[in-house]
Amino acid sequence: MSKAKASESTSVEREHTRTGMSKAALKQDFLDNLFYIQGRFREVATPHDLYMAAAFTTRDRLLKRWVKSAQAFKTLHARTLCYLSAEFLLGPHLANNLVNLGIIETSQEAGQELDLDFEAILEEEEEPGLGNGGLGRLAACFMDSLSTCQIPAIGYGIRYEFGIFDQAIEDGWQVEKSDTWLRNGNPWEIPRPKIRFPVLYGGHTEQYRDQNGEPRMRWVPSWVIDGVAYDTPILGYGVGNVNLLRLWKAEASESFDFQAFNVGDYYGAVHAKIEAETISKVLYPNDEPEAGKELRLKQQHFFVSCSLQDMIRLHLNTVGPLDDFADKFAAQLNDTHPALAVAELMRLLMDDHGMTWDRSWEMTQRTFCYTNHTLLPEALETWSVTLFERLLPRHLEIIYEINRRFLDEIRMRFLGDEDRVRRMSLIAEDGERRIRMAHLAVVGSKAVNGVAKLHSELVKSTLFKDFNALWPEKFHNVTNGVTPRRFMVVSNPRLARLITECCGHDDWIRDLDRVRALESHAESSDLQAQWKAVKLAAKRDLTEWLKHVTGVQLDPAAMFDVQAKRIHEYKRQHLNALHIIRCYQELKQGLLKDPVPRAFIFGGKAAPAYFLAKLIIKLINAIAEVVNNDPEVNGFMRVVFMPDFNVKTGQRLYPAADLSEQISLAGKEASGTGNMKFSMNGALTIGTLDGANLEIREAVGKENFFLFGMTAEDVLEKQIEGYRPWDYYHGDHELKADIDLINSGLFSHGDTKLFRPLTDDLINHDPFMVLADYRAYIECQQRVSEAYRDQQHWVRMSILNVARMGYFSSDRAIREYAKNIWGIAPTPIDL
Ligand code: B1H
Repeated sequence: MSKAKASESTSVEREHTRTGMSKAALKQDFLDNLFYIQGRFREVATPHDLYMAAAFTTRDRLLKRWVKSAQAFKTLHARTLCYLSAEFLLGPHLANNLVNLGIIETSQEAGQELDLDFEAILEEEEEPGLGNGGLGRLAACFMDSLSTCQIPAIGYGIRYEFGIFDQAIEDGWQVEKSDTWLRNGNPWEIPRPKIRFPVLYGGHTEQYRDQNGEPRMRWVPSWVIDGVAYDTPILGYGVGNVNLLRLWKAEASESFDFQAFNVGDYYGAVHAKIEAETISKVLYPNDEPEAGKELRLKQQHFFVSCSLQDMIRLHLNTVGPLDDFADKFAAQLNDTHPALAVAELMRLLMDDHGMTWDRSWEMTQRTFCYTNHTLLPEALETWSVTLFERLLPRHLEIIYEINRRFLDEIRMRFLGDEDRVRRMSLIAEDGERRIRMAHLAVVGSKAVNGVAKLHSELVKSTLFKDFNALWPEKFHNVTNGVTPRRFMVVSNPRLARLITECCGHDDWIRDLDRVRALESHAESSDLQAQWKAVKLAAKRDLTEWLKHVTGVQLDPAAMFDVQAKRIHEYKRQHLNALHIIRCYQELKQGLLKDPVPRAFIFGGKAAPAYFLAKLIIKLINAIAEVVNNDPEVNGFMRVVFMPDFNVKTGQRLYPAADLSEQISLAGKEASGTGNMKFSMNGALTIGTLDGANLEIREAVGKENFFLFGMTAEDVLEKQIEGYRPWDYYHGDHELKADIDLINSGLFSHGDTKLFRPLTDDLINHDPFMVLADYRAYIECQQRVSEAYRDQQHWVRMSILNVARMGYFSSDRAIREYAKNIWGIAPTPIDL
C-alpha cells in the first residue's frame, strides 16, 4: 500500500469512530465521551453523565454536517432566510437529532449492548423551554422543516437563562417554579465569544457633517451592552443540511467595564455587568404582551440589533457591498416582537453604513416579511412614545419619518380622508401616544401573512382592512404546520413503525402526503387491530406515568379526552369543565344507562398574573378531587390535570389521546397547532370552526370530525345585537344546574365564594360566549360518546384522520413560504 493510501485509510477509520453511524462506532464514541468529557467510567457515571456522553456522541455527528453546510452556503452565496423570533420552544434535542440522523434504532441497540437504560437517558435532558406556546413551538417546527427542506436559514433569538417557568400544582393551584435549564450545562450549544455586537440604549441624537459635508445623524447612547452568540445546530431529517439557531446572551460591554475599572469604580462596574445580563435573563411568561414593560422592549431591541448587525457582517464577509443585502437575505418577523427591526435596519444602513434614506428604505422593505399570529386586541403590541423616546431616541426619529412619508402617501391616494390617515398611522393618538408595532411591521415588509385560511381572511377584513385596500398584493396566507419528525416519529414510535409497515416505506417522514396510502387500508381489520393496539399501548404508558406524577389512576380502556394548551378564557377550558360537571350530575342522577367511560385530561400553563386562568386550573383540580373520590361515578369518569405541560410532557400526551378538544370561540384562535399534533396521532377532534380547525375538517372529511358551535360570523352578529349570557343561564336548566353546582361549594369544601369570580363573569359578561355554545357542545359530546361505542368505526375514523394530515406538515408550510414569500430555492448538502 502506498503511503498516501495508508494515511487515507487511517483517516477513514478515525472518521468512522468519531462520526460513524455503526453501532460499534457509537459505542466507542459514547465511552470516549464519557471518559474524556465527563471524566467518568461506566461504573460511577451518574444518569446525567450518561446523558452528556450520549449528547456529545450525537453532536459530533451533527458538527461534521454543519461544517459542510456552512462551507457550501458560503461558497455558493446561498440566499438565506433569517427567522427572527423572541421565542423558540425547542423541546429536548437528543431523540430528535438521533431520528434526523437516522440512528435512533442503532443507538438503542448500542445502548442495550452497553447495558444502558436508553429511555432514562432521554428523560435526563432538560427541556429548552424558550417559548410560551404555539408561536414559539411554530418557530421550532419551522427550524426543523427549513433544514429538512434544505433552505439555508438562521434562526435568531434570545438565549434566555430562564425559559418558561415549570408548573407545579399545589392544593389544586398553579405554582410557578423557575426553570433552570442551563444548570447542568447545555451540550447542544457552542458559545461564540468572538461573535459579539454592541447594543445601544438611551442618550440622544445629534446632527453632524460627514467628510463630504453631507448632514448625517449620530446616536450618542447613555449605555451599551454586548450580545454574544450561542449557536445550536439544527439538522434536517435524512439530509446533510444543518442550519444555525443563533441565540444572543447579554453581557456587560467590554469597553464599558474597562472604563469603570480604570477610574476605580469596582462596584459600579459589577453593577453594570448585572444590569446588562438582566436583559437575556428571563422569558416573559405571558401569551400576550404585558403593557409597557420596559425590559421587554429592551429585549426586543437587543436581539433585533445583534441579529441585523450579524447579517450585515455576514454579508460584507461573503458577498461584499450592502447594495444587494435584500438579495442575500430574507428576514421573517415572527409576530411584532422583532418589528423594531424595520427601524433598526434603517438606522444601521444610514447611520453606520452611509446609505441614503431612499436606498435604505427600499432595501428594508425588500428584506422583511411579517407573520401575524393574533387578532385579540389585547395582544397587539404598542409602545408608549415616552418610553420609546427614552430608550431608543434614534428609532423614534426614524419611525416618525417613516410615518410622515407613509401618511403623505395615504393622503395622496385617499384625498381628504383624514379619518383613514388616523386609523393607519404608526402612532395611535387617542390617549397616551403609542407606537403601533403591527403597523410598523406591515409598512416595512414586502409580505404579510396570517397563519390559517380563516385567520388570514380576518386579518384582511378586520385588523388590516385599510392596509389591504392600499396594498392587496401584500397579503398572503400560510397555514401553520407541525413537524412529523418530533410529533410522530420521536413521540409515537409505535405508530410510526405501523405506518411504515403499512405503507411499505418510510418516505412519509419527509413527505407527509404519502401517509394517504393508509386510506386504502382503513377498512382492513388487520390494520384496525394493530392501530387499536398501538393506541392502547400509548394510553397504558400515559396512565402509568400520570399515576406516578399525580397519583390519579386512569383506566386505559376509557376514552381519553384531552385538552392541552395554554390556559386562556378564549380557549374555553371552562366550557370543557361544564361538560364534566354535566356528566357528573347525570351519572349521580342515574340518567345514563350505559355510560361510555371517559378520562378527562388537561394540561397547560396560565400566565402568572392571569387570575381567571389560574382559577380555571383550580376549578379543574377541584372537580377532579370530587369526581375521582366518588365511588358512584369514578368507574365511569376520572379527571386529571397533568402538571407542567411542555414539549416533553406533550410528547407523552399526543399519542394517547382519543379525543382532541379544540373548542375556542370562533374567530379567536389564529390557527392552533395542537389540533394538528393530536390529529396526526389518531385522535378525533371535537372543535369549533376556528383557526386551522376548518382546514383540518375539510382535509379529514366532515364525517370524521365532531363540529359544534357558532361560526365567526355568528359571533360578530351576536356581539352586534347584544349578547346576554344571563338569558342563556336562565333559559337552560341544565346549564344553570352546572353553574349552580360550582357555586354550591361542592367542589370547594363548602366555600361558595371561591369560584364566584369565574361564574359571575360567565353569567354577566362571558366575553368568549361559553354559555352561547354550551348546549351545542353538550350535544356534540353525546355524539362523540355514541361514536366511541362503535370501536370499529372509531378506529376507521382515526386511521383516516392520520392518512389525511399530510397538508399539516410544517414542511408544506415552509415550502410555501420559500416559494411565495421568500423566493428561496433549496441548497442540497450531500451526505
Ligand atoms: C400566538 C401569540 C403570542 N399568537 C404574544 N400570539 C406573546 C403573542 O409573549 N408574548 O407577548 C406570546 C405569544 N401566540 C399563537 O400563535 C396563536 O394564538 C395560535 O393560534 C397559533 O397557532 C400560534 C402559531 O401561529
